[in-house]
Amino acid sequence: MAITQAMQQDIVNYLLDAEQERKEVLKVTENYPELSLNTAYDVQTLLVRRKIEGGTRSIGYKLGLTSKAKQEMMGVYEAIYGVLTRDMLALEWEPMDHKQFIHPKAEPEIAFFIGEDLQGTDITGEDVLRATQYVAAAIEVIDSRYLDFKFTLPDVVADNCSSAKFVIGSKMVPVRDVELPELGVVMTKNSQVVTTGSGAAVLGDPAVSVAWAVNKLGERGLGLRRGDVVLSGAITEAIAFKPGDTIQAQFAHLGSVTLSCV
Ligand code: OOG
Repeated sequence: MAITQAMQQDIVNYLLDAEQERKEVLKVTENYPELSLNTAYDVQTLLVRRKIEGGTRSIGYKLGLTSKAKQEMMGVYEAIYGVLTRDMLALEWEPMDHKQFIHPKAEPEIAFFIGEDLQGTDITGEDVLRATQYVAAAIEVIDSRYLDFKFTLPDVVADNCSSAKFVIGSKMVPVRDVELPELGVVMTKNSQVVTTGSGAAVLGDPAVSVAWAVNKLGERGLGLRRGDVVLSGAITEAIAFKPGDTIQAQFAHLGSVTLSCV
């Protein structure tokens, strides 16, 4: 059975309801086992369009499942991308209200600030570095709408790759000043180290990860625009947090970024 436009809209409603009501739902493929990865990206586009109609705007992209560790943890073997919208951007000093989430987790990421348009299907990490103005430390908050974060690749893509919020550190560093694969990060929760990693965890090089997304977008006639922000993918496993927790990602060269949950 093909997934019709009406079914795609039903899936969008199902996922938006789950987000608004903060309830975990069964994965979409329970009801639509034939949902393909390509159609899942169509659903994601419709879902983001609905959010934009609600008053936000698209400001860039995020990569997901870019590390071997994460792929193994989730039992999937391909990276994915989602859309970042303005309402997802949270300020570092602003306490993050846990009540807005279902079961949030934090991941350390490197944010790329794009200085020139970049589109194509043959883009390399070097092209990405040329088009990038700055990089900065970031924490992404993911909050899958699915029960226990259990999903297949089409499920998570339809759900805009579990996107919820992100926080960017205040230090903007010219991309040529750092060796991204070697960049180390230490994640703490309430001042205790919970995990560590380095940029190389992201497809060997975060710039390569961004290039992968540009090429995938290129297949759909899309690309990055000057002013976009791109989160290049989690460097470590995701860390669950609760009200009262403070999560900090301390990066070499990029400084630190903090998330305080209330
Ligand atoms: C999917 C999104 C993961 C990343 O950077 O790997 C992600 C999930 O685990 O819910 O954003």
